[in-house]
Amino acid sequence: MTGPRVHQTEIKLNDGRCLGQLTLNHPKALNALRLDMVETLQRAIDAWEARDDVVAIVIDADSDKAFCAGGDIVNLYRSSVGDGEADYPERFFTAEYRLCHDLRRLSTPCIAWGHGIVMGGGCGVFAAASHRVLTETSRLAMPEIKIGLFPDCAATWFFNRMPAYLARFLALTGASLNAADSLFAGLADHAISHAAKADVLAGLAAVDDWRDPQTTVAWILAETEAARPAAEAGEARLQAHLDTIRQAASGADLTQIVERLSGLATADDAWLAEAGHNLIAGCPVTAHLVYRQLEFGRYLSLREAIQTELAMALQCCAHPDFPEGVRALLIDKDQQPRWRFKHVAEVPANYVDRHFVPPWTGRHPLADLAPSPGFGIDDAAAAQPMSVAGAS
Ligand code: QUE
Repeated sequence: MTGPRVHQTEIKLNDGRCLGQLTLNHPKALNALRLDMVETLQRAIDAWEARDDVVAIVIDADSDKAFCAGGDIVNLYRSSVGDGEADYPERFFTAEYRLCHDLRRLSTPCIAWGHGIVMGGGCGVFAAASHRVLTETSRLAMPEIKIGLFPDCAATWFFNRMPAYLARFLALTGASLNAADSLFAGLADHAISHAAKADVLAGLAAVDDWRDPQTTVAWILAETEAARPAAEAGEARLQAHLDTIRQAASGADLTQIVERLSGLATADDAWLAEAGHNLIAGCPVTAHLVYRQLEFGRYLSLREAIQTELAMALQCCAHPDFPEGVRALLIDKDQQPRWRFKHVAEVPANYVDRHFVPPWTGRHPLADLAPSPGFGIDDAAAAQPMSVAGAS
């Protein structure tokens, strides 16, 4: 028997109200999100959002290593190779993306405590929280280029809210950020010592005026951060190398951008060099998907961005690179993915186009997401917003 992979707790506060706590508890898999975990999280936030005695939600993990390494890509791999339920990818991605969407629209404040690895879908969940905390061991990344997927879980939306060159660098190299880098990139709000998590919970328990929960939570986090900052969050490497990154990632030609970013592999700085190596070994089709999602996804609403990502994700499952990437990194662990195309310049435009064509028939599985007025420009255009001429 395994216990529940997400612990759900209600912590009674001094004034009788309560705090909802969701603790990811599948440490063997670095808390990678299985469908049952996503469903538990969704049910809990739905129930707590509907109650007015729940003043805040905390999402954390019972692991020293990882908040969450991503989605459950091993089971997706099994479906892709015919060993599993054929409709698993649609069920999984629909549930995961709905969660990332709904988390962002909560009115109840939500603290994400991103201790250790915060990657892929884990980064999507983390980034969706209203109060994002990292610690001295946090490593945040969207490394999908290593497995032939693309930065998802609303990355189309949140990457488009930072400078384009930074988004391109993070998405094309899968570079990992420490707490200082993440604060600089706008992907986190606080860097607090992991040992001070109990202080935050105690601070919340001691509040006697919950008239403005968002401000109250922000205030407690800021106070705790001032008293107990994350030790050695390190220098912001992103900031130190900003000019190099901007020069490499600028321009309007993907092949050139990939060539310049790959050139970082010979940089003196080990962190920059690793970023360059990731891109060199990374999936060329993913590079095209990233470029499209950043260019054509710029003005999409949150809802449109997530709806588009669902078509992309299911198409990735139906094309060879994503299963091949998971095989090489997580199944056979040979670290030698054989990508469908060797180089970005070899990928035909119509091959990329096919990744934006919805594979379902009829209604969009995420048609019922609440519109996000004010975020987008034309929500009715959601059907195929990123297809280009020639797609069919
Ligand atoms: C890129 C990714 C993921 C990854 C590795 C990458 C990802 C993910 C996992 C993962 C790790 C450990 C597990 C597991 C999955 O690894 O999204 O089930 O036990 O979930 O390079 O995007």
